[in-house]
This record gives sequence, C-alpha cells and structure tokens, in this order.
Amino acid sequence: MKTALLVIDVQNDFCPSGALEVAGGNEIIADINQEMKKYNCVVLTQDWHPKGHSSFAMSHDGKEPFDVIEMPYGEQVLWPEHCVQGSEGANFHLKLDVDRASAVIRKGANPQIDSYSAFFENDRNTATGLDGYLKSLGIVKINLVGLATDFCVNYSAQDAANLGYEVSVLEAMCRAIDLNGSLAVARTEMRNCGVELI
Ligand code: VGL
Ligand code: ZN
Repeated sequence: MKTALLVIDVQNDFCPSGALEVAGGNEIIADINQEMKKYNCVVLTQDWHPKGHSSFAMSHDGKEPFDVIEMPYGEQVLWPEHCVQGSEGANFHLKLDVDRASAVIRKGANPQIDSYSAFFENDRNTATGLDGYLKSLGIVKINLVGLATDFCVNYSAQDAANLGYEVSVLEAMCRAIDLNGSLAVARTEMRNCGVELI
C-alpha cells in the first residue's frame, strides 16, 4: 500500500517565539525527521500569505487577533500577521529535514481566502493540486504530522478522508493552538470523517 507523509506547516512562525507560536511546536521536529525516512513520498506544506492577507487581524479595522468574523465562505478566525511570503517566519524551521521532501505545497496565497488545508482553500472548493499529485503517484494512504493539530492538520486530514484516502494523524508529532476548546472539537470532527488518531 502506497503511503505518503504529509508534514504540515513546520515553519518558524508556528514555533516558539514565532508570530503565531504553537506551544511545543519545535519539540516534534526530531521525530518528524525520523518518520520521514520511512516514506518514498514526503510532502511539506508551507503557509504562504501575501502582506495584508484577509486572515490577519490587522487587515480589519478594530479587530484583534483571535477575534472571529464572517467571511463569504464562512467563519474566519483572525490571526496575528504570520507566514508572510519570503519572510523569516515563513521559512521552514532550520532543524526540519526539508531535503527528504519530494514536493512542497504553498497555501494561503489568495488575499481573500484563508487556506488551512493542504488540499483546498477555506471555500472548500479551490484546489491546491495536491490531490492530483498524490493520486497520480498511486498514493492511497496519508499519514499527517505537524502544526497545528486543530487547524491545518485537522482541515487537511478531513479533506484527505473525504477525497477517499485512508488517513491517520500521528498525534505525538503534532501540536495544537487549542483556541477555546478547538482541539477537542477537531479530534471529534476528524474521527467523524473516518480519520484514525494514533
Ligand atoms: C495555521 C492558523 C493560520 C496552521 C495557519 O498551520 O494551523 N493556523 N494559519
Ligand atoms: Zn495562516
């Protein structure tokens, strides 16, 4: 069975002292590097926003980070400015063994739409091309690791399951933002889609 490892957003801004730091985000990197050695197909995602992106609180008058607003495609959490294209914060963490990856999917470049998932923007309709890439390689199973469990890992895992892949999230190699209980909600959502949490 052909399995791919999908490494979600292990970037400086999601690691301690980053703009949108995820607690313990750097603790998972050594294990992810080891895990990558088991796969012929490793894909990294990179959150990659233009300056002034609509997911940034600073792009909305009177809004603070972690406020929630209504967008044409649904609810949107507003974030501190993070992962701006070409910035140090958008770079992969220096310790991540990026050389093992066969592809890097950049997401979140559309100024109007956020993109948590490696497969679709948050309108749940605009594709990144990753599904075609994996299917053309004959991949049937996807294991996910990275940041953050309750946002980008969660959305990617759900989309992968809905696209027909067998999906596992390796939770020891993930860390969560956990905004108002979002981790518990995400775990339930993933399980309801048939995602295995390991
Ligand atoms: C992420 C919030 C905003 C993530 C990305 O990688 O989980 N979260 N952009
Ligand atoms: Zn983002």
